[in-house]
Amino acid sequence: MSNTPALIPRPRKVTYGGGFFLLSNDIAINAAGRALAEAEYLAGGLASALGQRPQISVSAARPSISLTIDESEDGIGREGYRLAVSQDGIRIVSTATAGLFYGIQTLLQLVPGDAANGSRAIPFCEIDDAPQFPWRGLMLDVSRYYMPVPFLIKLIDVMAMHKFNTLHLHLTDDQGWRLEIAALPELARTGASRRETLIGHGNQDAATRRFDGKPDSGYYSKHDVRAMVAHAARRHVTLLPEIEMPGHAQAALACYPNLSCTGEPCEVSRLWGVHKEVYCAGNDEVFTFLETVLDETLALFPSAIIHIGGDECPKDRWKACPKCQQRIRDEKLADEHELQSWFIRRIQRFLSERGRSLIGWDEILEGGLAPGATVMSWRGEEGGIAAARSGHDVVMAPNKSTYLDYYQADPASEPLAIGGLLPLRNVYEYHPIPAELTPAESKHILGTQGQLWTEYMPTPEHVEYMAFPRACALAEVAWGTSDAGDYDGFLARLKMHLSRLSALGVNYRRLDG
Ligand code: TNX
Repeated sequence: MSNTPALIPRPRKVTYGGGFFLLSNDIAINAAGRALAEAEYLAGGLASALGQRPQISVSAARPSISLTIDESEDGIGREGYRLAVSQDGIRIVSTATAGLFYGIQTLLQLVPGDAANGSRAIPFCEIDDAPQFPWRGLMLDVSRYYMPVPFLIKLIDVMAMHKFNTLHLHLTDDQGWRLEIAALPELARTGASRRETLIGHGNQDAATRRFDGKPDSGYYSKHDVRAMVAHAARRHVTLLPEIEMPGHAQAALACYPNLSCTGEPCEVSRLWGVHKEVYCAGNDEVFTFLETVLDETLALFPSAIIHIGGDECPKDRWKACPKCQQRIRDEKLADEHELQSWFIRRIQRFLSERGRSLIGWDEILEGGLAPGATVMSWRGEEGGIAAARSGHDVVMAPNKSTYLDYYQADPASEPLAIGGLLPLRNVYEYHPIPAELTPAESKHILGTQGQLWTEYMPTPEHVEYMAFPRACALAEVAWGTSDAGDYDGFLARLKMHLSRLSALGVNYRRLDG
């Protein structure tokens, strides 16, 4: 029997001793104070693994698993931990609950998969672990297809197992508005449904395109969001809401056409791609609308940082719009790019007055970046490099390495996807810090995340198929312990890890060969 269980993400330092600790049925968990919630989580995890729920006690009964918060523990930060397995039992120490939680995740991976059938040996070991990056995320596009709450809860659980800490929800776009806003009821009533969806590719050719005739609808009520935020917090995951502006706004404009430049009625879009209808930057009602939306969003999501989109905003309407042109003159702006930058700065001011900061896709660099804004670099790494050099924080999300909507293998043998090609290996070989950056500039790279744009993923099962196992590779990249030179070693661990995904009912893509 191998005494090196398959840990994903791999811890930064593991030393195995020569023996095994046997998890008995009467094992207790020792924890107190803030560690108690983590102990409950561990008890639940062991209950599924062992078929029996351990007792939680405050006294040091033996044998035991002890969970300790010790703020003087150095070199591991708030998300790191030290885990020791010896004949005396199991000990996990961290400076904070997040680190304990990650130590628990590692421990649960050390428990043999067939523990319920009697295989209870956990190898003696000492693990010293902490992430390199504070931002380890996935983005799920719930606008293009509504995704049910139980699926988001499941995704959060699977993410937590991989030590991801951020789930970015793309809540609004041309094809659907998914967040209930009490003061703007049309958004849920009209914006959350489209009557049908384009079949296949071929967006542009109006003569040949076909539609599926099937409505897509759904939105998250305040109750739904509160439940998801609370669940995510217990899993040490931050839910990052994205409200797209000034482009990708057609679902909102279908509800409130007065907010577009032309004021013409439009529908929640049945097509994919970039749409010309965008919020009018010259109309103050647009800002009243967006501030109302943001106020309610901030009240629901405690995230310190708020995503405002900012990508792919065509300037056609602004060029022809008297109000936008007037704004350009009034604000002494050079052109429509500066108008976009003015728009984002205005929203940033609003957010910062409420104690939140702003993140946007890398187009927010065009026309001058608002000070203090964080950039999500998606069109390659250039935007991220430029932003880091000018002292801005960056989340690396380059399409060529992190777009989990791209094909995983030869399109001929895969379900229809948006395009591109991103095999598992390329995800694993990605490194979030570009070689061009100096060590000081590199400090601005907060981490990385995988993108699940859902144009061609209509169901949760399909999202899982696209996400896993590539997200397993990205989890290790984000934790900072991937080794691009040892893809085979990763694959060997992944083969064992896949049974954990099966146990959770994840519809992952099978490995080739
Ligand atoms: C570009 S990435 C988009 C999305 C699409 C995606 C498809 C970004 C900021 N915008 O609207 O869904 O490509 O890969």
